[in-house]
Amino acid sequence: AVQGSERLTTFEDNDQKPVGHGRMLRKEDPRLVRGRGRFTDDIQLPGMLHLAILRSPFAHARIVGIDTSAAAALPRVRAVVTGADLAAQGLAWMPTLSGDVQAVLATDKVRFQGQEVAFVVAEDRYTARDALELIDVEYDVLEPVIDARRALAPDAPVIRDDLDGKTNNHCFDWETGDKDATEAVFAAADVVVRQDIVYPRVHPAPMETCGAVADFDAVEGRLKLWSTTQAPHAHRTLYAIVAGLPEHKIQVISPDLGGGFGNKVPIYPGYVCAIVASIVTGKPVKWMEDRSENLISTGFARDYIMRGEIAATRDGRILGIRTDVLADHGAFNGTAAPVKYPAGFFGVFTGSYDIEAAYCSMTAVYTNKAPGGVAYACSFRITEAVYLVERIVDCLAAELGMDPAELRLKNFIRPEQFPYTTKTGWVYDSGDYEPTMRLAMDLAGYAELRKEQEAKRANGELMGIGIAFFTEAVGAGPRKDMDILGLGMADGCELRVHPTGKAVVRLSVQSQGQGHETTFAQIVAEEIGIPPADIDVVHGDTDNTPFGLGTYGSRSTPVSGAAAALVARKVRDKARLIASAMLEVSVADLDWEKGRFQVKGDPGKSVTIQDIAMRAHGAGDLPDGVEGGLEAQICYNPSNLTYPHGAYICVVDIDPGTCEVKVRRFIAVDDCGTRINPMIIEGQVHGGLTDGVGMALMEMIAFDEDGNCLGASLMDYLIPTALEVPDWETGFTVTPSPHHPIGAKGVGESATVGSPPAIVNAVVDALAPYGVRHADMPLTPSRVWDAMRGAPRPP
Ligand code: MCN
Ligand code: CUN
Repeated sequence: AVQGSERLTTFEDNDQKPVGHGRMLRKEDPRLVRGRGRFTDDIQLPGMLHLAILRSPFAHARIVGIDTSAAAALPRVRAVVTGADLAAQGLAWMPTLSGDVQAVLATDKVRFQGQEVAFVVAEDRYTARDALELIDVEYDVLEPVIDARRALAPDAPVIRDDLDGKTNNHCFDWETGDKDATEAVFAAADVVVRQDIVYPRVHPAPMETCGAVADFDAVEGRLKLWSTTQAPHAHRTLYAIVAGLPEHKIQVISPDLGGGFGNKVPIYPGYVCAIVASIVTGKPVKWMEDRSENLISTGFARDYIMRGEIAATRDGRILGIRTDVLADHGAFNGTAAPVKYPAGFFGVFTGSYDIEAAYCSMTAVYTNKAPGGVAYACSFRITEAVYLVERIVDCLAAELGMDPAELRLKNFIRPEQFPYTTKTGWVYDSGDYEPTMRLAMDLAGYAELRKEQEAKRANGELMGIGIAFFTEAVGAGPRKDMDILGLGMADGCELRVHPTGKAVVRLSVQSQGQGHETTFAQIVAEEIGIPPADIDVVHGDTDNTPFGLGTYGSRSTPVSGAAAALVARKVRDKARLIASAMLEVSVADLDWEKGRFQVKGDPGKSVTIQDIAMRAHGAGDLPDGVEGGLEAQICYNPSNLTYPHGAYICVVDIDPGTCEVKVRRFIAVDDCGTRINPMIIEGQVHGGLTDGVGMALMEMIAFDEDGNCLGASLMDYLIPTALEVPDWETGFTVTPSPHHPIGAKGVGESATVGSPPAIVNAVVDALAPYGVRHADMPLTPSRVWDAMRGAPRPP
């Protein structure tokens, strides 16, 4: 296997390869780092109006009446719209991505703090905001349901009484695996370990909040919508369905995005309000959230209350894993996940281990909290699954008195077992886990770290070493079993080579900062030999790109990346036909040498791809059956997901006086198959590891008992900075995906998935002398203190 390690990128080792994969600097950066990016809030149109949303101060309340007259009378206000106004047009409710409905503006009740109640359109943003304060809403406050554990109590107030015949807060049940087989394995096992584990509610908090500019042209009947979306095509289809607008007259443009992290997958009421406002006023309308609006009302992540159980032999062979989950979905089920997977890909909770049986049961409930559920670099709930299994495996190691690295190595799925069907039915396409684990241990100096820890413990110092090993399932997904609201999860790609040999590749996925303008040019360059600088990547505009489902679940490389490679091969096949005519030899007598076709045995006789491009558009005859032009289009339907893996090792020191956790070292070895741009991968990993430090130690969207969101600003919702993170130490192994045309797997969420368990395992390891076996995130000093005193606190 290919493997290696990298520390911080230096410009010296920046291999600016003219063609193909390599550490090429990002093509988008000259624009972005100079402040020349074009974000949604940069859009200014003549006569543009501004929209502001009135949000509920209560988590649960009946709306008795709304008086908008004072707001409407304020000079420069153009319109004030309530739920009742929308209901008159049949627009008060909209479908969510998981087949539930969500209020665009509340009509009957508000169901979470921050829910949209009314909006104002005014000539400027400040007037719109001032007018919100003049809207008088009379609420009849109801008891809120904040704790998911209380949601199903017989006397709990019913949140979703809008749904026909709904008499409780039950959202869905789901199970996977074999219950009886798992029970038998557990009953016969030497050792069973059980642990309650909470993955708290967190928020993706992208730097750019959500927003839109809607411009409805009443004459043409055309809607142009700039919006912060990770999935412009899917959004367009849903707008067509919700608003009854003809789809071909809607153009969704997702310009530069200041981060998404899953937060920009769902359709938010604000987008719909902006569209309605433009239709009503006949003017372009801009809506842009502020930070608090983003934190309290848009897609949260996690909020899983899990019980993990693991069964093993005394000598450390893992036999079974079982889990029961209570999933808090908030007031509306707005989860973005393929329809057949209501819990996302949580089914991979069996991790990287070859076990005999597994079973998961899950109950999802409604609570009076913001909707969402899949967001924040989660690979569709794989974050929760990996956290569960990697925490419980550490609990088992502690119970058996075994080294956690040894325990993992002993139980890995072996390379010859791939493709490996898990006990929950997933087919892991490929993997070679031991070299990845060994490399991480070597880079960490694992044995020496354990010695150092022993010496420190003897001194009363708290040092911890935490390990996590993950397998992800990314690249949704095969059409036969994956769709979002009936839309198959395939992606289109178009490649057009102009006469002078410059090319344009059009994608259906949407970069939020991942560097697609660079890496997709590199994929195409590698296949047809045109330098990446000569390949323009177009994305984020439904009028100018082929249909596809967008960027999330690290699916761009596995799905759209495959499409880009295949469309380039299609163009190359056509180029070969033209080359054979130009060189007057048969197709079989041509060799492809990156960027040129040459005659077998006579490499001096050749034509470049640029020559061919000119000929394809030029005068003179082309071979029989070959049309002019040099372009192709495909729609790629993956045959399986790709399964990246990684081994992470974290070293922490805890100050026994203040209980502050310091992440001293973090070693991350990732395997994402064929690596397109190592520098970009490194950036993705650095970002994800930083997210992990945030979730493990700092971040939580908490609520008080009245349902007030306590994480409504970045003063309260803490996200990590350079001060909290170490210099990341990264390494890699390469296990190509057998079914992906270039063997690449996704990597964009790997580090966010893998790092929280490594950090928590390290903290628990540090606290082992106190008898601590588990503590829930975020491991703030007060939680560490509570854990040391053996006084667990409710999450
Ligand atoms: N890459 C590569 N070689 C591979 C795999 C990936 O060079 N074998 C490169 C890709 O070409 C791409 C980047 O790494 O430029 C990420 O690729 P991929 O893993 O396919 O993920 P996506 O492009 O689909 O990005 C989505 C993923 C998700 S779901 C979240 S959430 C997240 C993440 O990306 N949000 C991000 N990383 C982010 N990074 C930034 N800067 N901003 C976000 O909002
Ligand atoms: Cu789950 S966050 Mo990313 O898939 O957009």
